[in-house]
Amino acid sequence: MRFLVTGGVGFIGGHLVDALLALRHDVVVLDDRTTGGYRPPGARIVAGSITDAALVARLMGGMDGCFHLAAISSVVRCREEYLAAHQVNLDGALNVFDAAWRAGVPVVYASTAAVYGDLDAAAMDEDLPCRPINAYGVDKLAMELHARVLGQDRALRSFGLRLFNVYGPRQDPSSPYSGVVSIFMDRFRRRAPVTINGDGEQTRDFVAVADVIPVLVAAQTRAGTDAPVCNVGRGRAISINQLADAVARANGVADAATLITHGPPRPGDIRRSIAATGRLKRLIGLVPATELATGLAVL
Ligand code: UD2
Repeated sequence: MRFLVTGGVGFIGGHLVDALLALRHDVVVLDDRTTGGYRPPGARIVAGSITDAALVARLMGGMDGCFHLAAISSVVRCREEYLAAHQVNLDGALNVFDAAWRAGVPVVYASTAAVYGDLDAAAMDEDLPCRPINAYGVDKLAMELHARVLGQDRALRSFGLRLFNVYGPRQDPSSPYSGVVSIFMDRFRRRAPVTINGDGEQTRDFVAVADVIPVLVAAQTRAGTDAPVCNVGRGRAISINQLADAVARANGVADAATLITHGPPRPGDIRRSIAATGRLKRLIGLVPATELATGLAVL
């Protein structure tokens, strides 16, 4: 089969493309970051942006499916570059959806746990109301709503995955926008200072990229005009303080406390994040299970 993967040079995209190629599919990647990152060998890589509607439409023709992962996925960067991030995260997504319904191509797309905002609930359940507290979550929630409307109006087939905190090999630690696992791993490995934002008691549901890829692939055959969305997390949460301890241990750091300082809380930071996994189990039949220590050991 032929798949278009937007954001296929990115962290999750690169792993997805490798998996699709291993399954003997043909893959075309659309990504605007085509140097420096991982270039999945065997895929056709097109340098360009999802904000280029004509390019997206051209590439969509003849595809059997699309995985839409391209986004500005940093909560901080979306706050700092509000309009530019919106143009990618929502306008760009609409270009993908528009091209997909015109070409009759099903789309599996990355949504986010950030759609929930701060919920006072034991776990983030898809039936709970979404009240995002940052721009990234707002655009992703709007994207889900458009997928639903386009499903009803134009028979777009879609499946949205609300990704929790994905980590794994090749996640780039070099930018201030990088995921916390990659940053902590890099710092503890080098015995360099680690900053925890706020008191470190905020929690996250960390999910290994190796567990996320099979979910993305399986969702492709389940995309429908009813535009399902579901969480992709483990259903377990740990605090950032506990994460720091675990990453220090994984790197044999005995005196972690001497490397750690606490900075101010980060604006837009969600306090508690943990996935309810019932719907994922029901719709996809797979729930991420890799223990954090096991996932850290392969970084
Ligand atoms: C992650 C995803 C985002 C979205 C969201 C859903 C990444 C990079 N971003 O955002 O795309 O899906 O989850 O809720 O995976 N922190 C520190 N020190 C550091 C870096 C981070 O204390 O050096 C804290 C940060 O303040 C936050 C937590 O670690 O409380 C996780 O931060 P993150 O940037 O890895 O991910 P998050 O949850 O903002």
